[in-house]
Amino acid sequence: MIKFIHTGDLHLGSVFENASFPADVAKLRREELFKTFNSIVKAAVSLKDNFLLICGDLFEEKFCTAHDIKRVFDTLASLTDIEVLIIAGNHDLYSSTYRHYANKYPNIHIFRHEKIEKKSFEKFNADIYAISWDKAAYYAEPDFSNIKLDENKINILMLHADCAPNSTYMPINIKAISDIGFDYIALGHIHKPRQVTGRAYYCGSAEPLDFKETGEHGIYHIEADKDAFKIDFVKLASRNFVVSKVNITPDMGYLDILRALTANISHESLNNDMHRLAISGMVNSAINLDEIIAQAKPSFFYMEYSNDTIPDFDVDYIKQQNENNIIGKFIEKMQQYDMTDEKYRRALYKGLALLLSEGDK
Ligand SMILES: [Mn+2]
Repeated sequence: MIKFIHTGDLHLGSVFENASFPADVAKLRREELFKTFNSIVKAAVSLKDNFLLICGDLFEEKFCTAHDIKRVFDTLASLTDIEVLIIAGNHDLYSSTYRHYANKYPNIHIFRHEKIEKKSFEKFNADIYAISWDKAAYYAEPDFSNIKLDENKINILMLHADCAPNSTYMPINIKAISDIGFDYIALGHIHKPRQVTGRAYYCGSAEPLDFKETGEHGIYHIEADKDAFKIDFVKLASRNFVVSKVNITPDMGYLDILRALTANISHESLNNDMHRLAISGMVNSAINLDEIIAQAKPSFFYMEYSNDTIPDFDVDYIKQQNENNIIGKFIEKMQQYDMTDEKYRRALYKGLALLLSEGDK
């Protein structure tokens, strides 16, 4: 029986330069990536694992200092009872990030990039196959034609690759690769953890990086021998990214809206997670939604929002009051369209919001 962790896509060093969140949060998140890396190392020790598999994009090499990389390798090297296996991904190429660290520590095994390499661990009766990245794009699957598995051993494959056929990120035919007979296929690159097929899994990013990476994040923990296989997903991320839909209706008053903004979010999640509110619907035209959102904001660890609401106007009253000016004429013109159609109604209300606010100036 062997026990191992499957992780990858840590993107250590990221500075989140294109993120929606501000610099102070980005700085904190950068440090939290290292914190999660440390949690993985601690988990490997407490679970008494034999292997730690890191399937590419451990680093965001563009933003990693030499210190950052040294810090990580020193930590991994301290795991003297655990064999650490690493492949380079598209964000941390072999030559630029890893070459210097190849063969430097007895327990850290970094795969090369020319072809699929096999590393045998007799003590555990296991063969581990893998290949690193060393250029920005791969248009084809690595060559498996010379791979002959020893069926008496536990055979594991590590790849940083894309299961989509026309990808430039090493497209692979995962069904065909599975048929070779690996006992486990540890994949990196796609940031959402999931089973692809049979024994092939994407570990996902251990710590989610942005609002595209909602849901739970962590590592896979596997126990396997030739007859038995057990896989568990272990949540390890410091924070989740959560996108919540909030629908506003015209009958909702100030307090109703204030409550609605946090209604479906647990206290713990408010205090800890990265939140985005997607606010839509129709708001009483006397209500200033931005002000209510500003009041709700301190309840969140972090919150950003999109406001897709339209104000709810008493159109007939406004038309009557503006019979001979551009506002009245605009309403008249718009009402020639089918107002039961959401698209035209939105256009009318948006236009009215603009015209009426012009009048305020
Ligand atoms: Mn990645």
